[in-house]
Amino acid sequence: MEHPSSRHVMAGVSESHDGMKPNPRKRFKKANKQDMTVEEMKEGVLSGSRLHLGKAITLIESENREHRVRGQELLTELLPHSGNSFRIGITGVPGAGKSTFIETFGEMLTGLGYRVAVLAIDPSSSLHGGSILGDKTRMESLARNPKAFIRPSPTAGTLGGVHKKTRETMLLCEAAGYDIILVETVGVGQSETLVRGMVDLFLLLVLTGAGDDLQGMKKGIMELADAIIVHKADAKNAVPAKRTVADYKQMVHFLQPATKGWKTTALAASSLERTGIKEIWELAQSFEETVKASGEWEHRRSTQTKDWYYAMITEQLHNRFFGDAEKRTQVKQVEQHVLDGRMTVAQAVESLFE
Ligand SMILES: Nc1nc2c(ncn2[C@@H]2O[C@H](COP(=O)(O)OP(=O)(O)O)[C@@H](O)[C@H]2O)c(=O)[nH]1
Ligand SMILES: [Mg+2]
Repeated sequence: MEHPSSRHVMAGVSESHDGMKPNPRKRFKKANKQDMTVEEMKEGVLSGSRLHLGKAITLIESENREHRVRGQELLTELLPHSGNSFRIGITGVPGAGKSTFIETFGEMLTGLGYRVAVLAIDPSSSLHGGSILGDKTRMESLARNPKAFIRPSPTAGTLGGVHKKTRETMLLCEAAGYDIILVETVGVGQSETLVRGMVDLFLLLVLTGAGDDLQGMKKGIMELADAIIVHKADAKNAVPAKRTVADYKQMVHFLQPATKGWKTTALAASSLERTGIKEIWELAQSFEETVKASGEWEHRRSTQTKDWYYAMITEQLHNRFFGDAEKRTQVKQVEQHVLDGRMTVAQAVESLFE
């Protein structure tokens, strides 16, 4: 990774106010956040203003049609300024220490001069808002760090929708000059696959001593990872941690590597004792160097964009179809024909698309 430069010069945009004169007629609106023009937002984001970035994200997250249109306009304007970051995904079971790791790792990175953005995809957060609160307290010092930007998981919408928002948020953060984007996701269900599909490097956090049930570990998730971090390897855990690392190193031999030309590896770290953290960054840099040199970096990025494009088409088709009230009625009626045995499923589906 290139050393952080002053790629984005602060244009003196104040962080403390949005530079808008109060408009008395809009006084009754809940917030003024949508009152900025696309141009103003663009300039603000490019200047590195966290306030503008926050508002831009809120705009693209909005379900409101008019906001959506403006959000996409803004994104189009910012697209040429995106793509320059190192995107790193972090997964692991709840309690594996992902947020704590991000805090320690993020602090180290900002100490080296990088600007770091932290995003999250948490499928459980739409059910109970607890995790956001948890993460904010876990990342207390990073949250106050002027070189860091933390955005909790968007809570509204389907996993596909959350995925889209996170991806777009990532692009906005890049336009705002963040050098490294860390995306935290709970390693349950589909979300880790979605995050793998939007990052360059993917880290799996596992726990010390879990070596005993290595066999029970989902092979699938290990095949997504470029490195397995045996976490909470505090000094008092050094011996079992070392054994666990060896077990995982052994194990990954038999797995499909996640990234072509890169050998998946394992290492130990403790975020509380800040050990092994520097080594993870060294590994990440070596990954970047290797994968860029082979051309796989660029290839993966364009494959990811292409996959995203097709996924969006599928989602749009789904939404248009089921979003149409008339269609929904028709679907319900035809369902009865299927249940009564008057139509085969294939005929029924065919009839719906006629
Ligand atoms: N001993 C030890 N505990 C840790 C370490 N990192 C995190 N924890 C603890 O593990 C718990 C879960 O951490 P959290 O970061 O919220 O996990 P997440 O659910 O994966 O984001 C917290 O009580 C942390 O203090 C570590 O390196 N060593
Ligand atoms: Mg967490």
